[in-house]
Amino acid sequence: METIKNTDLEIALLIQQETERQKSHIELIASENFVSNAVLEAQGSVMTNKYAEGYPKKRYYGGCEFVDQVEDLAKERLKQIFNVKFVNVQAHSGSQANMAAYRAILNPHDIVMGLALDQGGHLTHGHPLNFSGVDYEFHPYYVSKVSEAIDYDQLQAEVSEIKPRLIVAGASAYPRILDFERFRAIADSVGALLMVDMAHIAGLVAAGLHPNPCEYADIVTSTTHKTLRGPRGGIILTNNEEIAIKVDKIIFPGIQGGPLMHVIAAKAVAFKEALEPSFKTYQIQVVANSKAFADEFLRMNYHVVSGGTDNHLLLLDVLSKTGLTGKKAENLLDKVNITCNKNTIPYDTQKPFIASGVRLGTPAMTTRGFNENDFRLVARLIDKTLSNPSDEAILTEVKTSVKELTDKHPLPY
Ligand code: DSN
Repeated sequence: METIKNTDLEIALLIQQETERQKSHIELIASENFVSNAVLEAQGSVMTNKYAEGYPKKRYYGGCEFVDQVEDLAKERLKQIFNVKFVNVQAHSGSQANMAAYRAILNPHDIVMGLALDQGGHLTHGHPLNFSGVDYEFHPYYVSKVSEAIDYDQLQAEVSEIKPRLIVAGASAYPRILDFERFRAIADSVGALLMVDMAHIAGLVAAGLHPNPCEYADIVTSTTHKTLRGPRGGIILTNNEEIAIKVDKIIFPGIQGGPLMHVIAAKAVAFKEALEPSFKTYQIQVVANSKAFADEFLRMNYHVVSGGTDNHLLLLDVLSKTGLTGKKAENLLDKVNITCNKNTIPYDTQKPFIASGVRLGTPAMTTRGFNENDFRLVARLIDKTLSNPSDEAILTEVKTSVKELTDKHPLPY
């Protein structure tokens, strides 16, 4: 930061302010995390200067002897984490990874099924304004109105009727274990392919706390920055050599140019961390915290979607308990230094930009050392805030409690 301060004070101050914001807020966005200083260092390294179009030992530029080793290490570590044969670590993002995966196994306008976005899916799983919804004929599947979880019998019936070429499993706001074995059986029943986007749960899978999709799916994609706690980026994994060869060609030269070697170096560092025993301990705490968090809201008579959680996040219906929309709740919580995002709940009556709920995740604050008691307290602070939206004295009291908690668990930046 010292150098930036001397050359570009405006940006230096903004980075400093963002650092302070991260330190002083309780971060509950389920897709965010805090990387280690080692990951930060690798991402901020001279690896960013290097062009390396192509793959290790098959580059279009000279001087790639060290970046080749970096990429090979990242790949070997990733294969080890997920016990999978082929990986691509060059995807710049989860969206790029999904685009490459679709192009590797689909033809334009093929029929695909993915979880509806407003029920926990993702933009790249067929939203009409996203490339996925433009390039392919997506049909959404929905969660059960009763259990608010995927009803696999219902999915089987829909798949039998629609006969998709591909089923996409994976979500950005789904609190339950995904039954990949059942997804595979449903796909096989109509000769469909199965793709899993494990972006949200990759860290849990790495730690053995969620079934490994690589055992069941034709192709698996992920981001590296959520529960996996690496730099912002994408990865693609498969046990099928033919698919792997296609994926590599589609990533480069198909949809990307030079790989981000500094990000790949940071991915390699994060993958090494994910192979450490302490990573499993961390993920066990992520899930324990999530369950304690959900239980505290249930105790206070909130509707927690699907009645709880099996993973790193929960969906809280704020409208039914407090009369506040998700949007209002998000803004109010921001005022007391608690960061989360509004989120639709299944069969929501509100538009996505308003929403009836908020999505709350435990990965980031678990990295900072929060335990179950801390999360129970955060649940009560959220309730206090949402139950007293105009009481400035109470909001100030909550903000003070937030400060005590964040001071107790500092960030090492
Ligand atoms: N935007 C991410 C999330 O918050 O879940 C998914 O890409």
